[in-house]
Amino acid sequence: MAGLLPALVAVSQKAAEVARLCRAEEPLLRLRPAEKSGPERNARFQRDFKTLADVLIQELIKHDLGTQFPELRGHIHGEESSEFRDAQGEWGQRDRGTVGTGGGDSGDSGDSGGTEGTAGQGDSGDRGDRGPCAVALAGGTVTVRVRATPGVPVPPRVSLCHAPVSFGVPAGGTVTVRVCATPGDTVALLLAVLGPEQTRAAELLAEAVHREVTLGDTELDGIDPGVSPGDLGIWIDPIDSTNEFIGGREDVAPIDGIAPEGLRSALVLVGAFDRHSGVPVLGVINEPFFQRDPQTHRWQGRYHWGVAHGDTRLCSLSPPLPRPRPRVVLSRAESAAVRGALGSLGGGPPLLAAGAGYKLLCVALGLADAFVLSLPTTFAWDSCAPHAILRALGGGVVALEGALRARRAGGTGEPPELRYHRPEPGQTGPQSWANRGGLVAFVHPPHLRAVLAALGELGELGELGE
Ligand code: 2IP
Ligand code: CA
Ligand code: CA
Repeated sequence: MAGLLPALVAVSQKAAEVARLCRAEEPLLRLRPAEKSGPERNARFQRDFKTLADVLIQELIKHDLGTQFPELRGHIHGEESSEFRDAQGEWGQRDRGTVGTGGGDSGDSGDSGGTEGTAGQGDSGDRGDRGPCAVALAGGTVTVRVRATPGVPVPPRVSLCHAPVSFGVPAGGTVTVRVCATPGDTVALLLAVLGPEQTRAAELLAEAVHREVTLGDTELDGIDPGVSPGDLGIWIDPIDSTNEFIGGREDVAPIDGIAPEGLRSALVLVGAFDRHSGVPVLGVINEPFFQRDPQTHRWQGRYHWGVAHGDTRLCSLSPPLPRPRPRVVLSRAESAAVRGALGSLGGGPPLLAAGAGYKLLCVALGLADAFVLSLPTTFAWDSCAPHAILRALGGGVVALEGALRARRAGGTGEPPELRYHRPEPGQTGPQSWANRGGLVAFVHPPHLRAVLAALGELGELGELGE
C-alpha cells in the first residue's frame, strides 16, 4: 500500500519536532516528569518517568495515522497510557487566577470544593499535592477538575480559546491527553497539564501537533511495500531513552562513533507489524537530536526507514560492511558474565550505550555488529521499528533465550525472531509485551552465530544474569 511509509515518516517528523520543542521551551523544560509506578514502571530503572512529550507524541501519532488510515484504528499501540499526572503538585499549590488567553473570565464560580470528592483527603499521605484531576471533553467544552488545597481559592470558570473551562474539586488525579478537533481545544486540554498560566507553551505544542508536515522526500512516494494497512498493527515508542531525554546532556563524546549516553540516544520509534504473523514489516527510527546546526545552533534531526515484506527489502541505509570479528554494544545494566563472554569474541571490549532503540540503531548503522541483551527490559515498542529496519538490511532480532535453547538442542535452522502481535500468556499490562527472553540484534548472520556460540558456553539465560 503506497502512502503508509511516507505517513510513518511524517508522523515521526512531527513527533521529533514536539520532542525538540519540549527541550527548547523554558516552561516545558521546567515541567517535571511524572513518575511511573506499579506495572507501568520498567524494572530496568529504580525510578521510571514519563513526560508530557511521551504522552502527547504517542497520541499525535495515533491520531494522524488513524485519521489517514481508518483501517489501522484499534491496532495502533504504544508504550504509554494516555493519562498524564502532573507530578509537580503545582496545580494544588498554585494560586490560580484568570487564565491568560482567549476570552475573559466569566466570573461565575465552578464546581466548588465540597461538591465532588473530598478536598485534600484520600491520598494526601503520599501525593496529596497532586494536580489536575480529570478532563472531560464534550462538544468543544473542556472541563478541568482540580484537587482543592486548603487555603487556595477555587478558581472561577473561565472562557479559554473558545472553550469554556470549568474548575471543580474532585478526588482523582489524571488528565487524559489526546489530540482534539481544533488547536484551540488541544490548547485547553494541555493547559490542564501545564497549568493555566502556560498558554504560550500550550499554544506552541498544539500548533506543532496540528501542523501539516511536508516531507519533500520524493524517494518515499515511489515505495509500495505491497501490504494493506488492514493487515498491519503499529507499535510506537514515542520517546525511547526518556531518562536521557530528561537529563538532556549534550556534552557526551562518542566512543568509536557511539554516544554512551545523553540526548543523542533519545529516539522516536514507529514500527508496523503483520497483524496475523507478528513479523515486523515497516520501521522508522527518528533521531530528533542528531546534531546542532553549526550556524543556528538549533537541533537537527534525521530519520531512517526500512521495508521488509515478502521478498521486498528496501532501506534508507545501506547494509554496513561486516567486521571480521563482531563488535558488540550492550546496556550498562548487562551482567558481568555476558560482558566477559562477549569480550572474548575478538571485536574489542563491548561498548556501552543508553537507549534500547539507540543500540539497535547502532547495529543498523554498522557502528556495532550486534546488540545483545540478556535481560527482560525491552518491550515490543522498543524493538519493532528497528527490527523492521534490520530485516530490511538482511539481518534481524532473535529472542536470545530461544536461540540458545535451539542451539543446545542441536538445531541448525534459523533461530526464532521476535514477533509483535500476541501478548505473553500469563502476563498483564506492559509485562505482556516484554521481550522476556532477551534479544540479539544483528545485520550479518555469521555475527549472530558467533554471539550465540560465545554465550552458549555460559548456560541458561537465568544464569547469564549472574
Ligand atoms: C528504555 C530505554 C532504556 C533501556 C530500556 C528501555 O525505554 O531504552 O534506555 O535500557 O531497556 O526499555 P538501557 O539504556 O539499559 O538499554 P524507555 O526510555 O522508553 O522507557
Ligand atoms: Ca523504550
Ligand atoms: Ca519510551
